Amino acid sequence: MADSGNQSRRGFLSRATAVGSTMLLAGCYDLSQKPWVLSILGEVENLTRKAQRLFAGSHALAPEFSKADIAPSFRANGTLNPGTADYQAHVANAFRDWRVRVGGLVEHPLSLSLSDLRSLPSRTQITRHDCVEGWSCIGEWTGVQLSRVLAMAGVKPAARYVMFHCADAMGEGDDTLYYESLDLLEATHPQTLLAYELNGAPLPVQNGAPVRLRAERQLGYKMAKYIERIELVDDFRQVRGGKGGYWEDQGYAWYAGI
Ligand SMILES: Nc1nc2c(c(=O)[nH]1)N[C@H]1C(S)=C(S)[C@@H](COP(=O)(O)O)O[C@H]1N2
Ligand SMILES: [Mo]
Repeated sequence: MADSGNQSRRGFLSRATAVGSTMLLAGCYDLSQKPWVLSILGEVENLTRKAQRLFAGSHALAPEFSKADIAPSFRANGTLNPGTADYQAHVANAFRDWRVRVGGLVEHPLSLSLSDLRSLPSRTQITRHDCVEGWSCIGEWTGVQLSRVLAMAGVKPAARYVMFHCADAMGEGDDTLYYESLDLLEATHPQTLLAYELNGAPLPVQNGAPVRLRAERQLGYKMAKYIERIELVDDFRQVRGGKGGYWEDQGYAWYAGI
């Protein structure tokens, strides 16, 4: 019983893969499935995380695809434009004044412009994005490995999680801004990127311009768009709803491994 969420998720994903392989030309595909994550209990989630890392290896790579698999247009979901005057000013200025701040439990707090991020070695990967709402899409992402940025900041030994604070509010006011978190293992995975390009062009507004997270072994909602601040913490129970992310606070699983 305790395992049923995970079982049905695995079933769902293998069906998703089967559907995907017949529709690769389209690149994106829809599946009329209900979200399964709401039913996954914290304990099961913890077991899932441990089991997946045991079987797959803690640094196992998510599958990467070829150029021919890329969807002609990458689907967008959730916030499609933060819409604030501040954000619109950044769009008008091609994000030249955008900064990603890195703080919390670090030795050297950072404030990185887009050109700072672009000056660092980059990684490009063609991966499949899986959303709990029942669709997937293949795209090519370019960005800097988060592990590099964390190494520059110098993560303090007490840090256990990386939190991502975004520019878009999900309701009224700043206390509804989208946020997410990863543990250090997922944050330092080689495919975890601060991505600034999609399919070889600057990230479109609808997909999280100017910088969004890619964490390719995780479900879509983990991949924060419109990142303004990265914070190293030892615990996230004091932050917002206490569950480590906007959707987690609404009941989704914190560990969203696929
Ligand atoms: N800041 C922010 N990040 C977000 C969201 C959002 O609404 N705001 N939606 C999440 C969800 S549910 C998904 S599936 C992906 C969608 O990314 P896309 O718009 O590039 O498809 O972004 C995730 N990251
Ligand atoms: Mo999603």
